Amino acid sequence: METKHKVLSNWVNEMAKMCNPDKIIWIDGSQAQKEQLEKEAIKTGELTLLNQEKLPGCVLHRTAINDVARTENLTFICTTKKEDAGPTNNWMSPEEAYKKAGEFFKNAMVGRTMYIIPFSMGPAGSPFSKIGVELTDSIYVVLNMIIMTRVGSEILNFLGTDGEFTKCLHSKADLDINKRLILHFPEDNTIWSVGSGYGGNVLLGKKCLALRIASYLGRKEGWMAEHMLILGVEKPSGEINYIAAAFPSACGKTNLAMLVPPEGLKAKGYKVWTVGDDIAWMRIKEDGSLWAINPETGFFGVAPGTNSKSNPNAVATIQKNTIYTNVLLKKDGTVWWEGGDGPVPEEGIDWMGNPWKPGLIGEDGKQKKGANPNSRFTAPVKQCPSISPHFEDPEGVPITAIVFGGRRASVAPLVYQSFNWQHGVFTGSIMASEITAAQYGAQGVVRRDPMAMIPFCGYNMADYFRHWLEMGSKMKNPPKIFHVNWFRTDDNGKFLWPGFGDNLRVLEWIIARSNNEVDAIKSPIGYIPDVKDLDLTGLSLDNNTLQKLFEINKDEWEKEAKDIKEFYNKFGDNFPEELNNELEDLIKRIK
Ligand code: GTP
Ligand code: SPV
Ligand code: MN
Repeated sequence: METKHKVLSNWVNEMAKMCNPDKIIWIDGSQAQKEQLEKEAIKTGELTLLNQEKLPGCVLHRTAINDVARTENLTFICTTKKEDAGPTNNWMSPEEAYKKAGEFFKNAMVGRTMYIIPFSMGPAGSPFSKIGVELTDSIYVVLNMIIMTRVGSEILNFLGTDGEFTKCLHSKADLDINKRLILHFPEDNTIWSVGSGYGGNVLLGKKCLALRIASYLGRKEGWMAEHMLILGVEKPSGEINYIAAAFPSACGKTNLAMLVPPEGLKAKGYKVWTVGDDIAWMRIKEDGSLWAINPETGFFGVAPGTNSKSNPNAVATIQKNTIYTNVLLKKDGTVWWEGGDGPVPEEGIDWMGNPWKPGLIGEDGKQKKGANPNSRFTAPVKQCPSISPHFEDPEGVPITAIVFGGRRASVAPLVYQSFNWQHGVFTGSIMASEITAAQYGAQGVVRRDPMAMIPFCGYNMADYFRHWLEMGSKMKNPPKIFHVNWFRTDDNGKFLWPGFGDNLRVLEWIIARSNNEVDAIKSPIGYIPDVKDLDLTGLSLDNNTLQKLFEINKDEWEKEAKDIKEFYNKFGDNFPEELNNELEDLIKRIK
C-alpha cells in the first residue's frame, strides 16, 4: 500500500528515519491482515488466546505493571505560549518537547515493525469527522484501534492527495516510566506518545485526538468535543430524547449509556438506546439545535463491577471479538474480575501474570486482586444489544439534556437542574469527583474536574468555559443542564442510591423537566425534584434515605464555595466574569 499524499509520505519517512524500524506495514483494515497480526502477537506472547469455544475471537493482554492507567503527570499540552495551555494543564514548549521526546523515539523501533494506521473519528464524510494516522510499534495498539476507530485503506482514499489529518506517533520504546511522555501539539495537529502501552496513553484517536486536539479544534471551528456518553431514552409513546452526560473516568458513563430499565419502568414501556459511552462531538445545526455523534466505534470499558446484573448489555457485548486487558485468566481459558459474573475462581493467573487464589495478601497487607482495578475490555460498539439505529448517522442525534456528574460521598444531591444555560455552565465548571483507578494519583481524593475535562482539555480552561457560554448564546433552544450524583453514601460508607438501571428514574425526571412537563422545587443550588414526581415503584427507600439523598448542607456548600473560589482564582484575569458572578450569587443563596 502506498499513498499519493505528499505530506503524509514525507512525515512517515521522517518518523521512520528517527525511530528506525526494521519494517513498515500499512494497515488496510482487512480481516486477513488482522488475523495475521493476532497470530503473530500470540506467538510472541504479547497476546494470549482465550477459550475460543466460550469466547470466540477473544484475546488477553497484560500491560507492564507500572503502566496500567493514564499518567496525567506525564501528559503535556505543547503550545508556543504557556498561557494557551492554561493553569490546569502541564505545559512544555514545542521545541523542548520535540527535543526531549525525540531522544526517546530515536532508534526506539530497531528490531520492530512500524505499523501505519489511517483512521477516521466519526463516519468518513460526516461534517463532524476528523482523520488521523497513527504510527506505532505495538500490535496491541493496532488491534485496539481497529475496534475503536474506522481503520483502513478507504480512509487514505478519503484523505486524497492533500486532506488534513492528525499526525499521531507512538512507540512503546522500553516502557520506562522515566522516559514516558504523552505530548500534544495542537498548533501542529500532532501527538507524540512514548514509553507506554496503556489505553488512553497510546490509542491516540481516543483521549489525545478526540478530546485534547478536538477540543482545541472545536473552539477554533465553533463546535464541542466532550468527555460524554450519549444515550436515547425511548418513551412509551415512541418519542426518543437524547441525553449527553459527562462523568469523570470510572464514574459510570459506560454503565449509564447501556442502562436496562428496572421492572417498574420497563412495564411502562421505556427503552434505552446506546449511542456512545465516552466521547461526544457536538455541533449546532442551522435551526439552532445541538446535535451529537460518538466518534468512536468501540468501547474501552472498565471491567471490575461489570456483571449480568449491573450491566447486562456490556456483558452481552464482550462475549466475542473482545480484547481483555489486565483481567484474571481462569484455568478454563476464560476471564474474571472483581465484581464479575460467577463465583470467585479458586485459582487463576492474575493481571501481573502470577498464580492467584482468593485471600492472598500483597506486600501492602491488603488482599491481592485478580484483575487490576482499571482492567478493561475493548469491544465493537456494533455488538451491543442496545446500540442505537442512529449510531452511524453522519448528522448525529439531537440533544435534549446535558448532565454533569461526579463521584461524591457527600455535598452533591442525587439530582438538580440548573436555572438556565449560563448557570448550567457554572454547574459544570464546579464539578468535583473522587480520583479513581483510571488515572495514577491518590485514590478517593476529591479534586475539581470541570465538565469531567480536567485531564482532557487541550487548551486554557478559562477559554473553554467562555466557549461553552458562547455556544449557548448561539443555540435557539439550548439543552437543559443537570447535575447528578449516584455515589452519595450514608454514615457507614454505603451508597444511598441503588444506581445502575435505577438511574432511569432520575433520567425520567430530567426529560420531563426538559420538556416542561413537571414542576420542581427551587433550592439554593438549582431546581430539585419534589419526591412525589420521581417514580420510585419497586424501590424500598425510607424517608431518611430520601432526605439524605437530597440534602443540601449549608456548611458543606460554604466550604465548597471557598474551594471553588480558590480554583477559579488560578485562572487570573482571563476568567469569564459571568462565572464569578454565578459563584457570588450561589454564596448569597446559601446564606
Ligand atoms: P471511563 O471508561 O474510565 O471513562 O469510565 P466510565 O465513566 O465509563 O465508568 P463505568 O461506567 O465503567 O463505571 C465505573 C465503575 O463505577 C464501575 O465499577 C461500575 O460498576 C461503577 N458504577 C457505574 N454506575 C454506577 C452507579 O450508578 N452506582 C454505583 N454505585 N456504581 C456505579
Ligand atoms: C478514561 O480514563 O476516561 C477512559 C479510559 O475512558 S482511557 O482510554 O484510558 O482514557
Ligand atoms: Mn473516559
